[in-house]
Amino acid sequence: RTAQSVLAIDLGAGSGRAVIGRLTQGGGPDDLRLSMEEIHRFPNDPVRVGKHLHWDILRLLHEIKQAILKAVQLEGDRLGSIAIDSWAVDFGLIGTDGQLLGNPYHYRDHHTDGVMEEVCARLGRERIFAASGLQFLQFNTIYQLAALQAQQPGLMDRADKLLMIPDLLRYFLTGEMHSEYTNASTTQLLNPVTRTWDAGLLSDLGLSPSLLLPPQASGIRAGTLSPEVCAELGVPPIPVVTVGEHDTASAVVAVPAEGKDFAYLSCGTWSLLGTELPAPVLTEQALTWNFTNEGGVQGTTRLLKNIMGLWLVQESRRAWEKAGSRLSFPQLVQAAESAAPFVSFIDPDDDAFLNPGHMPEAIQAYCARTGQPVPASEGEIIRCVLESLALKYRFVLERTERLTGKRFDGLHMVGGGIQNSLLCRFTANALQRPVWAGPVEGSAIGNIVVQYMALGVWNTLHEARQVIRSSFPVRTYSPENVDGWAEAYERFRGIIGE
Ligand code: LFR
Repeated sequence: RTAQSVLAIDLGAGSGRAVIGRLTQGGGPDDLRLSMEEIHRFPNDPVRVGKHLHWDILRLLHEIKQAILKAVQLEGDRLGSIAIDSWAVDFGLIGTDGQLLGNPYHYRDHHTDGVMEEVCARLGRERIFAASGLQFLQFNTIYQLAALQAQQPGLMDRADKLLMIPDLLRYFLTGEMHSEYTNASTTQLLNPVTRTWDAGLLSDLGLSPSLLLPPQASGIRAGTLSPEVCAELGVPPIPVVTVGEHDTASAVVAVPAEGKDFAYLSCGTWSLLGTELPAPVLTEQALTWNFTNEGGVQGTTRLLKNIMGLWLVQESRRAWEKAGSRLSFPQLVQAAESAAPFVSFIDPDDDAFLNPGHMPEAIQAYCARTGQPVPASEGEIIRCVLESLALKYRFVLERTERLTGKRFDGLHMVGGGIQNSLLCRFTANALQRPVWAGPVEGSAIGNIVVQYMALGVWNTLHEARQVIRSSFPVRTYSPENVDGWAEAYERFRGIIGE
């Protein structure tokens, strides 16, 4: 049973990766080790057409096929299954003839600007929250659909089925349409208690219930490579399975926690901070604080909050590169380390930072507007961002504790963002608690692990996490300069107005 390997496709902001997961036997009979090999990496940049930002979906299908080919060349018959995860909320629409209608929109496109407010005014925030348990983000699938109804009614009339991006790519590979539960839960149309589509919401929005397929659990077989794909690539009909197809659901699977009460931060373009629970928290407080109850693997709930994350750094860097600067990511972080501490703070989650075009100017404008010194150099701006993120993590962690009545000893950080060790240090300092950073490959590991669950290797997340713990390094950051950060936190709260 340890002979099989699996192929995980993880589509992130900027790039997609294909990773082979392998299990090997360690010393004892129950001592399994997981290893990973990246076999293909490809760009996943959205494409602007006219005013709008779209997925380059067919190019991704092409790259995924290349990955499958490479995986079969490497693994031969050992390759047991394939699964895809990506960021949430985005989708393709399929006509009655089974064809994709148009190019899927990217969630940072401006077509949903103002739509959430309009839908909330019509249906009521309380109502939407009770029916979905989800945080209000202007790009949720529900608002994208409402935007299309208003802006492209012809398209919506022709739409027979909605497939979330990994569902859509799986459909292209297998010819079978399925809806995977964790990603379905991010639409804001899925009821967190019944775990199926909320008929009332659909009807109030004028959406046909037949647009959506019944959500399937993560970790089940959902087809095999179609005869066409097998013939094209010269590969056997390998099973394609559902995993936590929302990348954050996969990242949470990869948290190497020992017990069942733990706090995590999935750290990448976004920072997703929260905890894993057996059931959703649908209180008025959760609504007011705009927390989300997303569906997790094995029926868990991911109670968490989106924090704007390293997007702020990535976009700043993009603006500076355009202007001719050549500073690498590590060089920027180094400049931040040399800049003066605790000068100005931003609320990373201010709407102004969702897609401002020129991030450094948006950050400077925020500081000016809030009467703080305006950071000028690259180092000053990145310092302001990293400190503000760490302080926001504390703020959200404390609210997670208040919502759940739990107290967390420290914070698990997973994902590519933990390679930024300054951010990990700042986080431990801001929290005044230890940070356990690792593994780096959160989503890909979660994807692989759930494929192994589908193959029957493990039955529980607990067992899987044990293997993750013994397979990947975790680095501990202990708090330092506790007083300086405590004082900074008070000022930060004043600035964000909470
Ligand atoms: C992270 C993520 C978040 C989701 C955002 C948009 O990659 O999936 O969980 O809120 O992207 O889909």
